[in-house]
Amino acid sequence: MSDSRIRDRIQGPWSSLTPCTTPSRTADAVHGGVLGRITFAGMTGDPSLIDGAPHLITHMANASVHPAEEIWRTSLPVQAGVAGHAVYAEDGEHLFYAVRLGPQDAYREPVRDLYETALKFAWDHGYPELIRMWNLIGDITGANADGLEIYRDFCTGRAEAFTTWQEQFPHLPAATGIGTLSPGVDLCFLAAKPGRAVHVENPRQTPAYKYSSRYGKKSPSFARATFLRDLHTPGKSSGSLFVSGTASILGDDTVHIDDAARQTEETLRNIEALVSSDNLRRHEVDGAGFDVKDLDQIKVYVRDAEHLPVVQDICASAFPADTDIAYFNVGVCRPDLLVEIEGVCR
Ligand code: 3EB
Repeated sequence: MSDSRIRDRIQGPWSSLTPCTTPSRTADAVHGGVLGRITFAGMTGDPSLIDGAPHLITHMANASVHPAEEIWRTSLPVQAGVAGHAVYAEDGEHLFYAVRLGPQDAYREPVRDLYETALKFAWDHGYPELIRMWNLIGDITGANADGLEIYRDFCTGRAEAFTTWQEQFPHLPAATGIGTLSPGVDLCFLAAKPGRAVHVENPRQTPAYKYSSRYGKKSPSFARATFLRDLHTPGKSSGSLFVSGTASILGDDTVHIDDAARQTEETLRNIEALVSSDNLRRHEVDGAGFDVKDLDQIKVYVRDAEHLPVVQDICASAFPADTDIAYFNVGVCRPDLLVEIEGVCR
């Protein structure tokens, strides 16, 4: 993968989970550890430890986009390991965990087990604050063996796991639920020690866990964003805002059906409202506030390859030239959603 763009997501001191705008891999290799590496590749693979770090390979690259890589770094010493089928690394402040569930006839029960095992692991290891989860789902709007949409099937198992663990994990974190190009589910997440996270909703959107049942028997379990306060800063205002996968949804309705350009613009307006100082103040994140231009480490998911050029044009004008953006050509969790965008503000 010689044309793979290396995406350094994190620099030291990583305690703030800040991304690396000017990567300095040599320095990081000497002073810090890698908590996790995610390769968006032309094939799938089982998670493993590579050079002592968790590595997840998810099938998200095809002929229309470049492979990409995301590396979560820390300045603190890292301990990595294998737990059953999962791999993980922790630095005393943060936990990264990754696991793959192979193709299933039905996803509800195995997803519930996968999630319960993951939540138990985070709890037992002392990381009860979920920060950011990625649910990467093959054939996301396709049907399982019983004819049920795979995303809805997935949502039921995930919701049941969160219900079982709601005393330990009362707050849902920022997340992404998006398609991949191979059947099965890749799950990875970041969690932290308690007391640093605030979960944020969007005034333009119904909280996902309150979606109408017409989108599935069990609502999706996630928040629109999670603010992670920096370590070792006296004020509450400095930190990173992890923005969930965001789409052209107002209330709980998809808007601008069949119009990729308008969906992209609506998505950017949703992000603008979400990250604004007004909205963060409403969630008692005082002193912080962002503009859509502050979004970085961006992933843009486009369902149909033919829409890539128009979506890329709109994003190129919306974000500064040095913004880190990767595009993927994968399914989105509703058949009428053409675009989804996520990133981190800091
Ligand atoms: C939406 O707003 C679009 O199921 O974890 C975005 C982020 C979406 C996370 C998830 C789904 C998820 O409903 C889809």
